[in-house]
Amino acid sequence: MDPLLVTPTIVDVDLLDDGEAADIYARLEALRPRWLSRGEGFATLGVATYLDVMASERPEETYYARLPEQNGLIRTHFGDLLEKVAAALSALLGAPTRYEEAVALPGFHVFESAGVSTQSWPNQHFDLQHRSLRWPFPLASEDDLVSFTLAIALPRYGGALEFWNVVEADVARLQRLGRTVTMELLGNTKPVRRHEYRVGRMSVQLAPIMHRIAAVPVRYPGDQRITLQGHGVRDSGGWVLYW
Ligand SMILES: O=C(O)CCC(=O)C(=O)O
Repeated sequence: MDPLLVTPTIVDVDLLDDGEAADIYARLEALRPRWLSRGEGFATLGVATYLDVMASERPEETYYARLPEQNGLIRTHFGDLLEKVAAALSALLGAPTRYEEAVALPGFHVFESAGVSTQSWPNQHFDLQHRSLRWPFPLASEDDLVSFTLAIALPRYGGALEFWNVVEADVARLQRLGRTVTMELLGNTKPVRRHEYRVGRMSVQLAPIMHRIAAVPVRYPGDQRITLQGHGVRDSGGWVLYW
């Protein structure tokens, strides 16, 4: 489980072998009736702050009220995977990691058929959703933030993260200089880089850089893009992993 340094801000950890990833895939498939439909070819197992708080008119219903059921499913069926993720992140970050029932456990993004994007969608963003949640403890720092994505199944063409060496402070600095800055504009003017995923490998963003899901140039029949997605914040006891 040696971390491979790919860039200063994204680190890869090999977490599952092919058989283990196939087992997680099969368990998730068996839970298909419990997935939350998010649109054509897009579902999640688990609630997510960006979808169920930030993009929701009724976060009490869509996020907080669904936590017990969705967290329960994930804990029951993927408790061993969560333990592996927590142990790997603890080793990587050099501090204890834990989960909190007051917020969502890391969950699964499932994109299939038309949901496997062939365009630059969703848009680039920073993972700063911790600001939209009610935390049952004070956060230790606004600077200690991580995001992680573990590929379980990828389209035939592959899967990747597109990212830019741009952080939120860069946007604020340009705005202070009087520039009209949008993430779309930055995405079109700054060089975009690509971080390839591999099934069973967890890619960890060590800071909130501007990023988006990479589209595939061609979508093949049966393509699926399935990942375990989560983020981390710090409190005085260590890292809390959530979605
Ligand atoms: O699936 C990925 O590659 C990353 C997803 C992402 O950007 C996010 O959930 O914030």
